[in-house]
Amino acid sequence: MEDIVEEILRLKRERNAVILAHVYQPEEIQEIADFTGDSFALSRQAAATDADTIVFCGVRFMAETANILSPDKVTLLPAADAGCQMFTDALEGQVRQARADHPDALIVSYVNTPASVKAMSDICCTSSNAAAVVGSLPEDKDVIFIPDQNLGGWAEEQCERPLLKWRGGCPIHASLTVNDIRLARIKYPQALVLMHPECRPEVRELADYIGSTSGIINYAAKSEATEFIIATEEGVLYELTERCPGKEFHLASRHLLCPNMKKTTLVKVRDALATMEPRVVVPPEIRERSAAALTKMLSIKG
Ligand code: CIZ
Ligand code: SF4
Repeated sequence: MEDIVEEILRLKRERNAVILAHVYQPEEIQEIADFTGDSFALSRQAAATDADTIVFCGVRFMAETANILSPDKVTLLPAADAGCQMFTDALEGQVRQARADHPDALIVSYVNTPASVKAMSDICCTSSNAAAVVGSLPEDKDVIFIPDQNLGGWAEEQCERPLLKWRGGCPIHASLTVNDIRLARIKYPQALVLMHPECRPEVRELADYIGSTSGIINYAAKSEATEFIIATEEGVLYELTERCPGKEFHLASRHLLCPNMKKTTLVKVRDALATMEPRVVVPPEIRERSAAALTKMLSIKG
């Protein structure tokens, strides 16, 4: 009898589908994916694919990005209720107000925001290219950075440019404390600390390297060091161990686990391919305006 992985691979061929999985997805999902990566890399894959169907294993706002960039393809989101805890439903109204209060400011919004927020933004960014995006903007303009104040603070430090930062944040990365890092360093004194910029500023000060998930994975692969404390969501351990045989990785805290990223299951992927539901469709008027902000982002190297 066909097992579930075989069934997924068969349906994938029948549907001419590509499976994109974020590096925070469960291991068994990353294993069956055609491409894994952070949101920047997956946006590029979504824009470039010649498949008819994109199965997006990640959170809703990343799947919306895939649909905006490839509107003629079917975008499936197996975990239909996978959101992001970085903001609430109030965000759209708040950004509209910010637009009215600062009509001349430029708005940079994170790729995990809803399409309606991207449509009000001048440019999008991900953790991979936040500093490069901010650095690309005219210096005489105020810049509003939405919604992660820690990522905004990191971009501010890199670019030496003050930003009007939103007060949101990723609760998973923001849960990491100075004490967590101190304890991890006591336990693993030889290890380098590799950290995501969504961590709080006082915690970031304790890192040996700060970068996006792709940055962290590439750093560990190239480094001569053999032991690392990883300060981002635990899903990256899958690719780290695949790419770096013989190296040791320790998660900086057991709280680095995003429940929304873990909502995808093999059964949901199989059912999505079998029924071609649930789909993510961004309405045309929002799609056009948000596509402009996303295309600008893709033109800037991370
Ligand atoms: O926290 C997330 O969801 C991240 C880091 C997304 C991404 O890949 O930029
Ligand atoms: Fe949102 Fe944080 Fe989860 Fe990423 S890890 S999806 S930013 S809550």
